Amino acid sequence: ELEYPDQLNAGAELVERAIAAAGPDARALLQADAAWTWGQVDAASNRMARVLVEDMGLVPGARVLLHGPNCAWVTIAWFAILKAGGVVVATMPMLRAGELAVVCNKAQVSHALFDPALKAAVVEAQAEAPALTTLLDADALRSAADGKDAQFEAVATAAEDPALIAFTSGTTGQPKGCVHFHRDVLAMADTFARHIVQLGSNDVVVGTPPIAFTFGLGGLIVFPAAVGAATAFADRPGFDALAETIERHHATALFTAPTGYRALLKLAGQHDLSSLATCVSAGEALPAATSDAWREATGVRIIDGIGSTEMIHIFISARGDDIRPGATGKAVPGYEARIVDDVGNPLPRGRTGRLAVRGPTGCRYLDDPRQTAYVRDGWNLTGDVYRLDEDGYFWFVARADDMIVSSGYNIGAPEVENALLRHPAVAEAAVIGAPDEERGQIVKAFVVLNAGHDASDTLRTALQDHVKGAIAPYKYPRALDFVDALPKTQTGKLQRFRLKADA
Ligand code: 3UK
Repeated sequence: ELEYPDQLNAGAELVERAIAAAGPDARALLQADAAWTWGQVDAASNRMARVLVEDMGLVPGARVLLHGPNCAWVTIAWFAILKAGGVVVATMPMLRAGELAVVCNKAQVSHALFDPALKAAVVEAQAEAPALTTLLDADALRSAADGKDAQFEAVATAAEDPALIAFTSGTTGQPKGCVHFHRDVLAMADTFARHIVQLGSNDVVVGTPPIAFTFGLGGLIVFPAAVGAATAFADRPGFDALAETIERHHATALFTAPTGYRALLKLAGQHDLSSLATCVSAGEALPAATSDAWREATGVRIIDGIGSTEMIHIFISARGDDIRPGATGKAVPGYEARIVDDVGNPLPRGRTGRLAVRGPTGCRYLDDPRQTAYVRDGWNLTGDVYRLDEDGYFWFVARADDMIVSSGYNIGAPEVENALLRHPAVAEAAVIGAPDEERGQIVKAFVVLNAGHDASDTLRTALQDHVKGAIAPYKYPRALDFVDALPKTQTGKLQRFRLKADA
């Protein structure tokens, strides 16, 4: 059981923890052109909190859009908004005006802080978002903050006041806003980070997930702050920049999705990645092929963990030397997980069913009737199909909507993808159920080839035979297309629904 005081401000508490652990002069944020210590982050976020309260009229509970790439000012502003009693609504820099307006209206955003380069989209969104009254770009924010006192008494928020609203990617409809309290923010540091990741004040963290995605928020802001570690930001998106940042700052801890690990493996020859000691993967299942290849190249075992926007962060994961490649792992201390049937009754070990989880964090949709489908009797139903083995490891089968039923057989798309990935010609693979008159659905694969391999009928047959040899033959892809790239979200997730729509 995690115990927090009734009065708790996660922004202030995290910066205090950082300074208590590492001291005010310890490195906090590293960027190509600048660096901040934890003492400087404290002072800078106090100044920004003063701008929010004194110049922008922020009142406790107001929702603040935070719109920019992963970087130092966004991180400092994240602490500042919480200290000022505001609720952070962070969005990915890629969002267009229409998408921003949906988020602003759903979350009733009143204030916005944004990168100057993204101003046009915010101004355009404002025209459709009547509650959004007060805008300030990062340059103006910085000059206003320069004139402020560096002391600020953080607003005395309650542990159960909202701290942030995170939006799901909306792959199955309108994005859902997930409300998380101040204590939820600390809970992710006090469960997965403390027991599994175990960062220390000498760690330098890097990663690709946007801070607007709670995977990135945890890995790049909350976990390092909780122990006084440092975060290094790349100066541009992309895996080349990530590899450069690892090398330049001797990063020790990495947070990225499986795609990120595969991309880095290709760059390992040109960049020194040997400083990495802690590697966390989430967003989608980590294929054993990827984790084996990474271990061979770097000597490090990737910690795979399943998390969600609804649960704020990772609740089942591998840990230390207790890793079963291919399985996600065991419930993170503080969480319980089980496999249930369609009406919520627990299933015996070995049976495949729906994943249910409960713990110190959990789904609270912002004004959305889908809440009742997600939480049943205190258990969160994540929408994933899982299996629990005899030794207590949880195995991912598929997202419930990615199960393929072909001639009465249930086939999980990831299992077929993982088999394909084990073939040396395959760089990326996606599998869906394509409509078929005779079988209902057939397994259809989309394959991106590694350099040096060319698409051909011979290779298609070779890949089909390879799958038949690796897993039960009825699961092999009867249809197989060679493609140049797969549709992915900004968070590194495969968008199978797009491939299904085309099929
Ligand atoms: C899938 C995984 C298998 C799974 C997230 C870590 O991904 C995150 O949040 P989202 O709300 O999506 C949640 C869904 O993604 N998934 C995530 N990780 C894994 N499937 N193995 C995994 N390791 O379907 C889950 O229901 O975008 C991940 C931390 C915070 C997050 N928000």
